[in-house]
Amino acid sequence: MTGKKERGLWELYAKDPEKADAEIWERKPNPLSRRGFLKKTGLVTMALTLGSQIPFFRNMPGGFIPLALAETNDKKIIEGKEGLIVLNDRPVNAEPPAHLLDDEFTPKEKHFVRNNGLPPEGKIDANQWKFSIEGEVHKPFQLSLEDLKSKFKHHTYALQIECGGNGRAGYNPPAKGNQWKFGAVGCAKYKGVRLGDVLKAAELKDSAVYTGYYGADLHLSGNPDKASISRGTPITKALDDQTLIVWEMNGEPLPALHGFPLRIISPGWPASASPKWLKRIWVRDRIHDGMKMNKYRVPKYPVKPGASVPMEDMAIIESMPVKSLITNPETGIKIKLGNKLDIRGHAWAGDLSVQALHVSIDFGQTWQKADLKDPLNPYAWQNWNATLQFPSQGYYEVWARATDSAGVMQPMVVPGWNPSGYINNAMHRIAVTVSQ
Ligand SMILES: Nc1nc2c(c(=O)[nH]1)N[C@H]1C(S)=C(S)[C@@H](COP(=O)(O)O)O[C@H]1N2
Ligand SMILES: [Mo]
Repeated sequence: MTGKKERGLWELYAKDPEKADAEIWERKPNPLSRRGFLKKTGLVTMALTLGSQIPFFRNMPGGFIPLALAETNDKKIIEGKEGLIVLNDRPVNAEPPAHLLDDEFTPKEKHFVRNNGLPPEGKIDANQWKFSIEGEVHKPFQLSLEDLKSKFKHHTYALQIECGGNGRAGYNPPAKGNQWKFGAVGCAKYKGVRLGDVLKAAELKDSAVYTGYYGADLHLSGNPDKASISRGTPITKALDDQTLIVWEMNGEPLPALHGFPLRIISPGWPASASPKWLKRIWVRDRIHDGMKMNKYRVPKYPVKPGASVPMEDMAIIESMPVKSLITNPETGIKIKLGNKLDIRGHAWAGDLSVQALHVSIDFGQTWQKADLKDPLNPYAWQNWNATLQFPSQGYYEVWARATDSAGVMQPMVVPGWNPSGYINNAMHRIAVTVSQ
């Protein structure tokens, strides 16, 4: 799918209604007819949303968003993911609002979904599933799920993954792609084996420097020769104790949307390096050059918002930056003056851990230290809580700011603008109204 189609209708219309119109509607050569036929892409969305076409669409004024389409985000529901905000349904992309991420570990119903292509269809027989290891190894082999389970030691860890584009909606000028707000992150418990153990069994050659992962999902075009996405990591990350090939999420087989029957989790890195429906691990003697390896990059130096940056000045994103969420209460809460307010959330920091979490109720002038728990294991997010007291009635914003183990803090404003809108780790905030 092209970037254009992934952009929300709202965004397209807000930026340039005329252009949005032109992209969605096929204009008739006759200048008096304001509206042409819906283009194919528009038709797909329309049919999915309305189940039918709009009889009088020719009469609709230019720049007008059909209400049913405009409300798409609020109305669409993915089965088993009720309450999540659907950013796109082809491919499926949905995120929970922050307050739905309140659980200590993220249940499957509330874990965001990001698909780049068309997931494998129909019922998958896990007993028949195989994946291969090839490339810069002395002993390439294929493994069935059973082989994997019986030949290697099992490990269970709570692991945090976050889409590199989480927070993209905060950038201006806006970047193409899903307009994730805060919810494209989750921390579930995964069971599997260490990818490193499997790579060692295949005997890595000295030339092995990077991995290239392939899943069974199809490219959006349906072309079987094109991968939907194929990313990897330096071998060092693949050999990390918490980089796993997993078959269980929260004690159950992986859900279909999250890669049943097998996926790799590369925790703390852009989740694009955590392939679902795993079919092939290609060990490379160079930086992997698979589909979308050129995406998920940020400029090597700060750039002016809106700048175009040459590819050679863009670096691949590795560990994700320090970040946190306020998951309870939900923004908009009203309380009585004199009552204390308990707040809580999570914090995480890519390959690092979080050393402190502070909250502010006065737009950052003063900070109060929250109670921050240790992670259950490396790469698990950390839970925190604090009790707040408000000095008077009025409208407050509660801000949360995490500091990682290297002393780096979250910014309040969006961090350095980058062309594709990645790694926005600006602080999360909630509104609190205090009344007499
Ligand atoms: N096979 C496959 N793996 C994939 C993707 C995909 O489209 N196909 N999307 C990646 C991206 S960009 C993200 S953010 C995560 C999302 O994982 P989730 O859907 O389990 O939350 O999966 C990654 N793994
Ligand atoms: Mo992603």
